[in-house]
Amino acid sequence: TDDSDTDTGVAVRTRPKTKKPSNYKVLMLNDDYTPMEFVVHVLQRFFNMGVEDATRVMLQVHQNGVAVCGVFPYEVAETKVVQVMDCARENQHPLQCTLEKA
Ligand code: TYC
Repeated sequence: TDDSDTDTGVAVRTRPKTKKPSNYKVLMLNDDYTPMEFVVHVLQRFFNMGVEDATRVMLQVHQNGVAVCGVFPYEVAETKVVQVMDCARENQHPLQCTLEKA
């Protein structure tokens, strides 16, 4: 039927543009003072790694300056950064951890 008398010309999205939440890499940074064993412990505790994976990632950071600990939705990644930074501060180590959009 002819709806030219009622059509407002306003387009209604039936499938709204919703953006998928992006993932974020959690990066561990090297420094000269944090003990290697502490970094391995942190990777095991907060990133659920076994001692072998944790040691590999720690050595990667030690040698390259930075390594990815894992990729997570923003809120999870942010929580892990806070947990690592709190743990490092409590133990008086300068270990740094940060986020980067994947
Ligand atoms: N470079 C440190 C050392 O020689 C070890 C270390 C590894 C520190 C990884 C931080 O994210 C880090 N004791």
